[in-house]
Amino acid sequence: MIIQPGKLLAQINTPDDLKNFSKDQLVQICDELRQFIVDNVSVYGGHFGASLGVVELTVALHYVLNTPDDQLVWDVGHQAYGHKILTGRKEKFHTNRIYGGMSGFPKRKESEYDTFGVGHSSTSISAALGMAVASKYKGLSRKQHVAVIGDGSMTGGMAFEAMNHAGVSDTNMIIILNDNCMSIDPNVGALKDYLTDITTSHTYNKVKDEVWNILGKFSKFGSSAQEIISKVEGAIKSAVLKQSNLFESLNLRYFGPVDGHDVHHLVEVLSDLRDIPGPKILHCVTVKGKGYAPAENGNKTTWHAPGLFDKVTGEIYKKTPTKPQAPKYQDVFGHTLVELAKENDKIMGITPAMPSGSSLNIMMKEMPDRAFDVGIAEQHAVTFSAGLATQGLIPFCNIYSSFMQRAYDQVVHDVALQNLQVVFCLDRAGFAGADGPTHHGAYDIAYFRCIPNMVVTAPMDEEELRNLMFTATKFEGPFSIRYPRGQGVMPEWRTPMREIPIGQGRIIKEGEDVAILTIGHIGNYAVEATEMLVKEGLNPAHYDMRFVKPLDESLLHEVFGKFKKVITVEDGCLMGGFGSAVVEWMMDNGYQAQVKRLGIPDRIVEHGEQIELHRECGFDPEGIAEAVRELAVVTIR
Ligand SMILES: Cc1ncc(C[n+]2csc(CCOP(=O)(O)OP(=O)(O)O)c2C)c(N)n1
Repeated sequence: MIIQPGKLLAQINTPDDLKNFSKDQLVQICDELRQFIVDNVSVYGGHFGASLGVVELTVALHYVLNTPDDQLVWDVGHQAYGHKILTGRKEKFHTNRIYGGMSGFPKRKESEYDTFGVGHSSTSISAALGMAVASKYKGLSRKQHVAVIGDGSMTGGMAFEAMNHAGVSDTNMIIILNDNCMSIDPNVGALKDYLTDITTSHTYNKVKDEVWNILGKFSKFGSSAQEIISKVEGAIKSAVLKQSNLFESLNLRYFGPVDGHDVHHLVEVLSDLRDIPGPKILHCVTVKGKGYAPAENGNKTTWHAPGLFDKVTGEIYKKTPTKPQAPKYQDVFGHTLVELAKENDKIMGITPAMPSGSSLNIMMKEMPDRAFDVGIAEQHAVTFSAGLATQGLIPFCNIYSSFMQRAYDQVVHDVALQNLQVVFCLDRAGFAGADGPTHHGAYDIAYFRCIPNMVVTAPMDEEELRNLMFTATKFEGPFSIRYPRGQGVMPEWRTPMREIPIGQGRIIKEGEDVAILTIGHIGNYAVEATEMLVKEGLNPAHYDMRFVKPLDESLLHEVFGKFKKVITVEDGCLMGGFGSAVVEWMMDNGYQAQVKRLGIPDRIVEHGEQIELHRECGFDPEGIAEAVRELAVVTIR
């Protein structure tokens, strides 16, 4: 089903087309853009509330700026659907996030209007500043550089590192703070309170309006007038505001707060700011889900990425399964953690801004003094956990595999070097699916297994996850447990927990000729593959290794003593991953076997459903079966 845009939007293929319309027509264009997003996302899925919240901002930015020459950088990029639609991608918007279709995030290779690839948060100010400094170096003094960043992403340390630099950079740069009081879940922390204060303070806003009025009048009168007014404005602001304004204190000129849904005012404000030299910040107040009542008035976390829904009634479609379903791994984590914490008062829970996504919200609700959402701050989450561990507590620090990349030094320096008992639960490990390469949890096995003291594990099912979590509470050192996005395999998952000896794998199926060694949930594909193969007359063995580090050496002696053909399977990068660990062990122990490693190859794998990506990379059930068939007929040269 191809969705037709409204009358005006139909005529817009580039921002130049947008500029042909009068200012008076912008409200209608915003309405049509919003409707087009609602029509598409309700049918094809994707992120939702964030894009609706920046419709006016998106239209105003492309109306005023000279994109793509002026550089527009979106933070995270989940709010950039309007930007994509206005910049030549309206016709293929229905392929958003679908295998082979357009990306759900800005991507340099997709469009010249996507100035910077995103998906992880809090990068926009650094990237835009880099562009601004490059323009200054090249003498391009008219070029503008704009970073659009949400209040949630502003809690990330990198945003502050960048502002600290921007404040002394003397570059043409506008930071737009899109303040909707929400991250995916409600935004947290002292910065949120500060932004609310500044938005509601009457004294502050009165001074600000006066400054703004003078500034607006003068900015049209050429550069010398601008220079004078900029000095006057600077003097007033530094006298009145500096003490009270965080951004002014960082030497960024602060403007706002303005209504982020008043497109006419935004056009005026942005036109003024364009002509004011130097780094500055515009504080826009917006509403997530704006203009679509169920999202605007309902649960904003649900409407962040609601799945498919009936756009008329606002009913989110839920599959009604005919038989009992296995739970999501994240929910097994969330419930099991509460269960463990009830028995052990040392256990604490930590998430950087993903309470719903990780299901730590279950513990936050039941034990609010023992579970923490620390904002989008992965580095802090890890070192904060390390601090808790020094005091004898047992922190379970839950971070998506791809976001953990942010906190690598903290894992090494603050946890592993001091051999602290921190349990890392890496959710979304392996292919993440429609979010694509920015979110694939491809590298964690490789980047964790080389860290001394670190135990690296992955459960094949819910029972194993529970056992590994229980085991981690007994292990006095860093312990990591990786599991994928989505469901496990056990509808009856509340199994009694037991401690697993560190480094002990298990045999799933005896066999001959070929041994399949798997790690984690992907082992279930190997079960399917062996079932297929048995019907064909082949009889491979299957081992679930459970631990990448330490490896189960006695099991490996058994495998390499018996089999000359071995296949390893992992939902992780091949380079340095689980298969590499097995081959290293084989070499070190003087065995010789023909080993085929299946996993994520050394290239960027794009977005699509998890199974589509597994198939593409040859480790879906059929891919595993095929590898066994091939190996079964080939002998070592
Ligand atoms: C480093 C990192 N951690 C976590 C996330 C997951 N994430 C995606 S969007 C989002 C909320 C962003 O909030 P905000 O910047 O305020 O944007 P809004 O959705 O409110 O428009 C989070 C936590 C991420 N993309 N990157």
